[in-house]
Amino acid sequence: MRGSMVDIVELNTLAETFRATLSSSGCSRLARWLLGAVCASLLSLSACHRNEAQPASASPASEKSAATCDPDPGSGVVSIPAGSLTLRNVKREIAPFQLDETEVTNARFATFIAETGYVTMAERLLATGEPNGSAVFRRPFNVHGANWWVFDDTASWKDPDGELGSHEPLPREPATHISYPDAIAFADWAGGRLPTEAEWEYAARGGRDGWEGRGQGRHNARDANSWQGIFPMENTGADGYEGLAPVGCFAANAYGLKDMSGNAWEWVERDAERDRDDKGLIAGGSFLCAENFCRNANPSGRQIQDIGFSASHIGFRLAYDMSPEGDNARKTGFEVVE
Ligand SMILES: [Ca+2]
Ligand SMILES: [Ca+2]
Repeated sequence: MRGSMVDIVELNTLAETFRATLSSSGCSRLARWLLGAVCASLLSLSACHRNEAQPASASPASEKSAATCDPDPGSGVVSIPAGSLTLRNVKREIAPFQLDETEVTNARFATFIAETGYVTMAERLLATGEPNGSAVFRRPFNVHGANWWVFDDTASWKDPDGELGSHEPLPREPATHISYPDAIAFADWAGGRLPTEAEWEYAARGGRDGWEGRGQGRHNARDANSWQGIFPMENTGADGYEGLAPVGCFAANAYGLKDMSGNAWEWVERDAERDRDDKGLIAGGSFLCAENFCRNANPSGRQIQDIGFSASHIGFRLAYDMSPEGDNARKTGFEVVE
């Protein structure tokens, strides 16, 4: 039997509700931390998006054509050559590495779950017996007082739309509702790691410096699953997908990587100098990035995120260190794309 779902309410009210729950429920310390992390993240997510809001610009949805999917996506890793990247005015040298061709899919994540019995943070039970849950985007019915993030205690990678949604996850769609610890657990199993921020952007640019100086929150990349129409009310789906797309439905970059920009945000490796407290970083924007809002579906797209937070637009992909022989340590057996 499914747990109850929190209705669409003001996020501040939601946070106050959770705080009241924390003070009265006698939750364990872990449960309190988990709930607190979710509350903080919902608030920061809302605040961040509001800060990122931009006036609508000229980039008509009609410029994008309907996507044509690769019939066999997500089966490989891509070799990324050595190079350098200037990130926040510091030149970073990039050693050769390999990166998943696409975001980790539901099918691949399901194999990990089946082999390990791992329970994602969204699915873990609180002291109340209810699942921790996750944040789900819902298009509001009107713009007045609209809040488009709903905290749903039934939502997880298995049920990305949660209790009120009708979309069943497809094996080839990105696994979402993934927290940072979930991604690390998967990486430990798969013999990989999360890419560093510099590796991720270097790979996302595909060998081009075209995004240098354009910065985050300024422009969605072409050929990325993003949002067409006026966010959050109008979603034309002119690129072929109103929500998540199966991986590999949009054009690859020059390295052969797909969906680096848009579709699902992707966790990158934490950095002790950059990340404070329980914060981490997600990159590349998502299907929710519109030209009037977010604009982070690009190689420079960034968002600070609580590591315990998960949502219907957050996934990941793995990187792999190269051995002197040119092999990597991954053990999931996918084809290497040179
Ligand atoms: Ca789209
Ligand atoms: Ca992505």
